[in-house]
Amino acid sequence: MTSNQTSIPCAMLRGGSSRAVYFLKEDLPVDPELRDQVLLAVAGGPDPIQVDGIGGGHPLSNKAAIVSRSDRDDADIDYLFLQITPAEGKVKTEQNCGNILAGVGPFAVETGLIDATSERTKIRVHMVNSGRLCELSIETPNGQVNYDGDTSIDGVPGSAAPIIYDFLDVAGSSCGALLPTGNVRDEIDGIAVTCIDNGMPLVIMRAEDLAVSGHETADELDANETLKSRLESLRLRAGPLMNLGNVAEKTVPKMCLTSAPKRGGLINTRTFIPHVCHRAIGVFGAVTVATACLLPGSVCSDLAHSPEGSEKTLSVEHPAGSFAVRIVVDDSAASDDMIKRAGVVRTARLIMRGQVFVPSTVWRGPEFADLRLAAHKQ
Ligand code: NQM
Repeated sequence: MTSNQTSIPCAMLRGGSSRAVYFLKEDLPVDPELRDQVLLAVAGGPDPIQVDGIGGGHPLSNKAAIVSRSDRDDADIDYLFLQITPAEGKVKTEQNCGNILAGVGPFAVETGLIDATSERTKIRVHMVNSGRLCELSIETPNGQVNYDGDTSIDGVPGSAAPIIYDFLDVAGSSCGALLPTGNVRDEIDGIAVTCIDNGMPLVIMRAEDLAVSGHETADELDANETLKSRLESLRLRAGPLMNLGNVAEKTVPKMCLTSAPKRGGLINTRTFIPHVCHRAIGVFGAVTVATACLLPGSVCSDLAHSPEGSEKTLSVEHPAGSFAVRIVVDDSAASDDMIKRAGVVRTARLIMRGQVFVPSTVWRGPEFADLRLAAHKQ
């Protein structure tokens, strides 16, 4: 603590096309309510530029990751993702984030949670939000994370070292099933939808059914209040059908508009996360929409151009370019069991490492938090 501020060790990393503040679990309060107040103070207030914090003024930069060694036999690291929503004064944990996952491996090595002993280090991450696993492979020459490289991802300037993901079963991770309504296509309020979860709950629609082309810029779609209120009303109806209950205050499901690709890809997308249009597309969002394109009868299967073969690299087009997803399919299996494996390549970069300060009126530091917790338990 300095005078009347509490300092908390952390790092800021770009993970994929998003950015988060990464913490070791031991450096934050154990009590979730207090932890959330601390994260809101770190991000800054609900004003558009978050002048009193480090949030960045957009959902893609109002993110946090809490990382620790895992107790599980099948994982090295536990990663809890937190979406900070300053406008609502809330922090939400119901969704996973595949972009911020990219920074988890580098952060684990930087903080000594993982010993990097060879050129490449494989790290099995238990994604606490969904209980599912992902194996990350990162470059660690001389025991240090290499950030430099030739891999570029659309939506991020420049290039960096590749981080290779292998998802070890993400279908139904939030909704309990790949197709939570039991159907590959439903109709909600007159709109044909595919409700699907291959790592991210998505309501997929055809853009033309919502009176847009699906090739507008993210800013143009964000300015379309009629579209946004229609999407929110569909989302509120879809939530319970997808086993997500009342989603009024949740960040899932996300709403994905699809249209025919224009750059030789599989499909073109515009995804609302859920109230703002993504500048690109999320990792699990891309995996999930690519999966939907492969399911006969889905709302996007007729729009999609899918390559032959059981191992496919699928390019999902989005406002900033495209996103490649590797998928292994078994065409002979039923729709909800066709996808055998999924993987992507991302990059990450350490931006800053140090201490972030929050007012001690929010949190007076670990020693006081323990006292407060003890008091709670009495
Ligand atoms: O879908 C944004 C992001 C995400 C999530 C969101 C993500 C994913 O791009 O895996 O990465 O959908 O809220 O950070």
